[in-house]
Amino acid sequence: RRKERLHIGITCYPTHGGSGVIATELGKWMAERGHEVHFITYDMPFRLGRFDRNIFYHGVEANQYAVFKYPPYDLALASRMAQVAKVHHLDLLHVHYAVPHALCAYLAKQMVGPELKVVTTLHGTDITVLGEDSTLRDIICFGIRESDAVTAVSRDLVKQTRELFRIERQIDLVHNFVDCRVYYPREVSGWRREIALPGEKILLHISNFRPVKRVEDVIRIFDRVLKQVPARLLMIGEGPEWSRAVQLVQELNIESHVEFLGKKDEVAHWISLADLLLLPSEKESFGLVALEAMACGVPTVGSKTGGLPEVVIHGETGYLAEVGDVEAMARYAVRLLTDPDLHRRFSENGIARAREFFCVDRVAEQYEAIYRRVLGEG
Ligand code: GMT
Repeated sequence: RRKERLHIGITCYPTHGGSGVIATELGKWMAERGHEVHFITYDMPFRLGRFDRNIFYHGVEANQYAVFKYPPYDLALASRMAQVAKVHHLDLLHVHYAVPHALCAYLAKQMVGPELKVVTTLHGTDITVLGEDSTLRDIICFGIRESDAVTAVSRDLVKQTRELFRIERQIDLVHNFVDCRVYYPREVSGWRREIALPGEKILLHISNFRPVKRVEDVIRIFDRVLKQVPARLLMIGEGPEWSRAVQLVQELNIESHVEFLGKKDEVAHWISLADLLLLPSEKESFGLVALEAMACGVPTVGSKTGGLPEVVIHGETGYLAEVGDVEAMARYAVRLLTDPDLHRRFSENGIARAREFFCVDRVAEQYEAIYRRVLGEG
């Protein structure tokens, strides 16, 4: 029998990061559709924002007892999941990121009973980085095998997961998405005049400044572009490579052209200011920010890696080159910044592509179908 109102538990990393954004936005969407959504996380997801009577938040705190060298967070999460599942009659736990969330959900299911279903969404580094770690490999594989459904955010990630773990089981491809009511080209011309001089192009990079993002390449690409086009670079986000990035900007003597803006929650306006997004990552299972940019009409120049070619269509909505090929990326950037017709075409192609394939309503329906399938309703 089909249940109109599903009771869904969601666990993710609630801090800045694509997987947390997707989990939060999906939860908000499900709540809007009338389902009851329970976030079970160590902190309030940063995009949760507004009040909604269908959304509940349950914090998780690990016991800090002196005997423990490592506070048992995973156990605290598993036991909180089980508690919430019992009290609020959850139908399923949808966990984002295999480690440790898929394993915690497995434990919770053992505690609650087989009627509690587990859906695991793989986001990338849980597989491409942690899957290579010999201490975690087998347990990740176990978490994937034991989930009632497993989804991955790109075709490339489905393939990598299969290859790395030699898994036969069904893995559903469900691409990431944007809320097209939030991500569209915003009118920011007045603000733009405050940020850049007339005739200056604006390049943008947004990330968590982890080594995989190759932030040094962002700056080296920009330095090359600057030799041919008057431009400014806006850097949004913070992370381990932030200081190195600031240092490189000083070494190249381009401080007056680069602004480090720190973390920003709502980025649609910032993106709309830009002419181009730079995303030269080493690995990128999807590249959510490239989709956010595309929806706002901003082409991406980046690397041909992971799932990024499924988002950015080379020669139509942006340009992709081999990882580390800053010369080629700079050439592509200059081409787009100096040919207004080409830029307009890429921008329009991107908006149309985002609306056709990557809007939340379309994608969330795929998740709902998976929920119904594991509950035996599909
Ligand atoms: O890229 C990161 O550093 C963060 C990580 C995350 O957990 O949010 O991003 C991964 O998941 C995102 C959402 O599905 C994808 O858009 C990113 O491409 C993916 N990152 C990598 O594969 C490196």
